[in-house]
Amino acid sequence: MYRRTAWLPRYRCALENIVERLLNGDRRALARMVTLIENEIPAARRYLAELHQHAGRAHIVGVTGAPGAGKSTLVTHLVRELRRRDRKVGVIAVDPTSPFTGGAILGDRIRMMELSGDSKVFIRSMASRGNLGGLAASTRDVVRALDAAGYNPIIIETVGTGQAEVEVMRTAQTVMVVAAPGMGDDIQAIKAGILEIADLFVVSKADKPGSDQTVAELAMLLSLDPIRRTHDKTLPYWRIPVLKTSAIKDQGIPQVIDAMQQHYEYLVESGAINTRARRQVRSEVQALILNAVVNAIKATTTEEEWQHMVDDINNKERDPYSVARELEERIGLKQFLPS
Ligand SMILES: Nc1nc2c(ncn2[C@@H]2O[C@H](COP(=O)(O)OP(=O)(O)OP(=O)(O)O)[C@@H](O)[C@H]2O)c(=O)[nH]1
Ligand SMILES: [Mg+2]
Repeated sequence: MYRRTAWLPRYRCALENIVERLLNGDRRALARMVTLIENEIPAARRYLAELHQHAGRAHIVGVTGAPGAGKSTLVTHLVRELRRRDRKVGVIAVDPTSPFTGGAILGDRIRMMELSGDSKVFIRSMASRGNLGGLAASTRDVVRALDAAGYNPIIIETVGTGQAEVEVMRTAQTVMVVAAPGMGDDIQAIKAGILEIADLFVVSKADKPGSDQTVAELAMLLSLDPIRRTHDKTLPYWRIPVLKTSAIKDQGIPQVIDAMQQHYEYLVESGAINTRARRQVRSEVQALILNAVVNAIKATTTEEEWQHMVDDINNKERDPYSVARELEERIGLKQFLPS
């Protein structure tokens, strides 16, 4: 709490015309906007509502995979290639496990530093405040700000293949899964978690032995499960490509950019882009409401009360349902509850 109020006055004056400045390409205004979002400053919503009018042009690409798979290295190379193609690129590195900015992200920052001197590259790290849904929501808002500021594509990097990552990846239009050779567990994780949302696979570190085998394993996985080759069954067919890259040898990078682009064209031509956008909007509004409900309950319930309720439920004096009902009634949801 201290942290929040301590710097607010300084920011207040800097917030003048923040939306206008952001739209005019002022990077400092954009950086400030991202900080407002990250710190969940209420004013951010007002600005984001204005930015919404200007967003929706960017191609949003998610990059995920196991720790150490080579995601950040790949992203750095992708950004370099995109700059060669004169694109203005945004990168958001999301780390769901780290509170605020952890060590891994710092390492990435140093590695990506060479890019951050470029005025047409915007890189930002984000970490969880411990709230799973919150991270996905903040990511979505930061994407909106970058999109309105004219960054295209916007790349979201997130580590791992768990629920939090899948949640964050739903913000993306194209999801790229990175796997390094010789990491058999990766394939299992992909099978269990992320296969359904993958649009393209990249086998990184192709300079190392075993990369062809990893490609073969992934290809096999895809052929075993043909329906998932397009994860939206109502849409025309998208064949998920499996590509190989080597950052060390600087190989395969343009092909990945081309595949990203092809997937985007597929989304546009098939109309999938609209279907996804509609689904996104719906879940975004629902998430906002859910968040408001949770906040309302927090605002009307003291920590002490919580402790009592938890004890009562544990001691079997009460049950979770009646406690939930009591809280629902307290925030005025009574009329929607079954009698
Ligand atoms: N030989 C080889 N090593 C690579 C390649 N790409 C990345 N690496 C190395 O693999 C290690 C992990 O790379 P990162 O790019 O940090 O991987 P990451 O997936 O972003 O890692 P986290 O963010 O920590 O999950 C580093 O030591 C890289 O230097 C490659 O193409 N070839
Ligand atoms: Mg990384």
